[in-house]
Order: sequence, then structure tokens, then C-alpha cells
Amino acid sequence: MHPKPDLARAATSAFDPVVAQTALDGLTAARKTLPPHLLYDPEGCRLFDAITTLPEYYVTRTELALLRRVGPEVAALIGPGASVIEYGAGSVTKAALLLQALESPAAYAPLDIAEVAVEGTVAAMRKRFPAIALHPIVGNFMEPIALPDVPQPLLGFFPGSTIGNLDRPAAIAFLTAVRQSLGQGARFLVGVDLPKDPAILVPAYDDAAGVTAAFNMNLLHRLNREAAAEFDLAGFRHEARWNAAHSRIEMHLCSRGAQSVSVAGQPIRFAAGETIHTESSYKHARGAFLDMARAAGWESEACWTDDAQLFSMHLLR
Ligand code: AVI
Repeated sequence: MHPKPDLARAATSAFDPVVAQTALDGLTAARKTLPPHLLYDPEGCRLFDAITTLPEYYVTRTELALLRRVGPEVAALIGPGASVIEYGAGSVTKAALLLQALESPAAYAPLDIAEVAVEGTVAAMRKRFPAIALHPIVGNFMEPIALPDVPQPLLGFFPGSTIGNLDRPAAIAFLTAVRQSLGQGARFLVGVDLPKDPAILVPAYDDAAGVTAAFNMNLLHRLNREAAAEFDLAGFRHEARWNAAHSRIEMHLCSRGAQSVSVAGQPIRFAAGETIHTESSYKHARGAFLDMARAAGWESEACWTDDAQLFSMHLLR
């Protein structure tokens, strides 16, 4: 039984009982953890946008360059008149690159749980692609979803290596749900970050300007606001670790000393050096990714990487 949030705290205007319960569940576990989706409040989204342009964060610029390079090959494999379903709605630039590369695409449908994100993406696309039918879809992409009636062939799109933020069972569940939604005959284009030297990986998640640290620490600000928590931010520091056994970068918030922090009225004790694990970013080699894709019913049609082998783009069918 997990402790319940102190509902008297609900009087705080920004208090969110779901965030508070999620925080208590994670912080009372044997190994303290918080789900990565909590990183993305409006300030977290702003900081993540800033991360994508950092010199150390090779992920975004490498994927953009790869997409520019392989766009014509993707277009030749898909053929004319395709409808693109994007899982998540945070990457107007990447979706625009894909639509530009395809031969007379018929429709674009971004799917996201956040209605504002979907509407914003559709508004940006309407200006750039007035001839393409736009279908905003609000929903949870971890579940099979009824798609709008759009012309075939269907091309799912999931850039950014966001799949790396899911552990293996969740990644397989996601790939299975997408397969069920898109149906037989569809393709799925997925951006997947590759394993590489930790000397490149660790700075990408612990940059010199401290933007990723601010992104991680912002989670404590959020809990102070939305979970009636009393974190003293000076008592924690950001840490990025390469976990070779699991081929993943982990982000942690490390307690600088022994302390007790009240969260929704419950005392949460930290030993000196104890951490809250806030995010995993799995780096999948080609075979490891395809193994998960096959477990979800997909086959490989093509796989491209940049010359430095930093990032991969998989086309599944
Ligand atoms: C969104 N996701 C793919 C990013 C990543 O690289 O795992 C999130 C991120 N966390 C810290 N920096 C970037």
C-alpha cells in the first residue's frame, strides 16, 4: 500500500493529485524513481527544446541530416500519395522534411496526448503544406487507436529516438500498438539512437552550459508546485550515467546529503548520495532494435545510419 497524498494540500492551486500520487509511488519504492513524462511541464518542454540545439546533444542535428539524406530513398520505397501518421507532435521540422521528400503526400496526422501540441503542429503545417489534408489526433500512442480515414499507403513516423525512453516491454507494447493501429501493408519510420563511446554520450546528457541539469532539476520545482513537495534544490545535483549492462544513459537526481523531504505531507528520507532515477535513454544497436520490432510483428525494410554511426533510421513493414 502506498501512502496517499495529504488532500488538505489540495488547496494549493497548482496541486495535482495525479502528479502527487505518481511522485509518492516512485519515491516510496525501494529504488527511488520518477516517470520521465513528468519532465515535460511547460518549462521542461522549453528546456528540452534548448537541449536539442546544444553542441553536445548530437541527436537532433544528426537525425535531421540523416533524414535530409535518406528522404528520397524513403520516398521511392513508399511511393506516391501516402498519408503520414506521426506519433508525438513535437517535431514540425522533421515531419516537414519527410513530407517534402515524399511524392505528393495526401495527408498528415499528428497524434499526441496533448491537444495544444497537436493543434500547434497542425497550424504550422497548414501554412507550409496547404495542399495536404491535416488530421489532428488526440490520444495516447501507447494504445491502439482508431485512425482517421486517410488514403493508403500509410507511413507511421516516430523520430527523435523517443523509443529510447521506453524500456523493452514498453517499447514492444508501443510497437505492437502502432502495428495494430496502422494495419497490414503500412510502414513505420523510426529514429533510433545508437550505442557509442560514453565520452560522447555522457556530455550529451550533462552539457557544459547546464541546460540538461536544469531540465532534470526542474522536476523538483514541478513537484514543489504540483505535489506539495518541499525539495530544497540546493540539496540535489544532476547526474548522467552510462549503464553499459542495459545500454542506456540514465539521468538521476542525487541527494548531496542525508535529508528528509516532505512530499504531499509524507516524509521521504534520502541517504547521502542516494538518487532518484528520472529517465533512461536506451541506445539500441541495429540488431537489438530489430529484435524488439520483430517481437511486435514488424519486419525490416531498410536501415540507414550517418557516416559516424551515431544515429539510425529504421523503415519497418
Ligand atoms: C526525448 N528523448 C528522446 C530525449 C533523449 O535523448 O532521451 C530526452 C532527453 N533527456 C535528456 N536530454 C534529452
